Amino acid sequence: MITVWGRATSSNVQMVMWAIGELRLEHKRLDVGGAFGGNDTPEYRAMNPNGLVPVFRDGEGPILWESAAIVRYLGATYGDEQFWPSSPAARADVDKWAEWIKTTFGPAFLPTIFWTLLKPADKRDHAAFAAAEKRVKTLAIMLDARLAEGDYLGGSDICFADIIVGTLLYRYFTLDFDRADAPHLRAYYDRLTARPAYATHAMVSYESLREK
Ligand SMILES: N[C@@H](CCC(=O)N[C@@H](CS)C(=O)NCC(=O)O)C(=O)O
Repeated sequence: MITVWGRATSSNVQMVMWAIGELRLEHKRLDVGGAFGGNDTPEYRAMNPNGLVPVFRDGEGPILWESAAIVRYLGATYGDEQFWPSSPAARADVDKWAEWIKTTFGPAFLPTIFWTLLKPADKRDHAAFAAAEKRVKTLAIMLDARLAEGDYLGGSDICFADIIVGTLLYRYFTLDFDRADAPHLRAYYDRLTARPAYATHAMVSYESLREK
């Protein structure tokens, strides 16, 4: 049995849960982190010294953290050829976008767009927000050009890299800010929203994270 420690409102937990959902794996998820707390105890830090969610364990396997590493573990262990390409070249060709979303798009979008919009207007750094909006537009256009090549990153169906890339798109498309004109990205998001596992695990309200 797979166990996931982490609140459903965390995008990094959502990524892992969406992968579990796509792969139809038996699991249990424990509410930890945020308002639930529980991630700063000695027992929790023994599992993840960062004190962050998610933490993951598959049966008696190693305790894992870092959401993208967990999705790759799930792909390698349970995915078919479409979900986890066996060719290193084919896999790296989609994995580069997974890395990019974690290291480039996410850091541009999450702290300055997502978390700013969850603050009251009088507490926002408007100049930083405007700069981030511009940067995220440029990045969205890059992703749009890649998604013009096919329905999913790996062709006609979903692969592990779509999970790492697609999770944040619920926040990206439901927040009120000036987005790039990116029709392929929009069509990709619409395809994701039609997937039951995405709807269940990634389209999770962030209202409880809003700063009063
Ligand atoms: N790079 C880590 C980041 C993990 C992370 O930042 N988790 C956040 C939630 S998205 C967290 O644990 N925040 C503290 C909390 O929820 O209490 C990953 O991808 O798993």
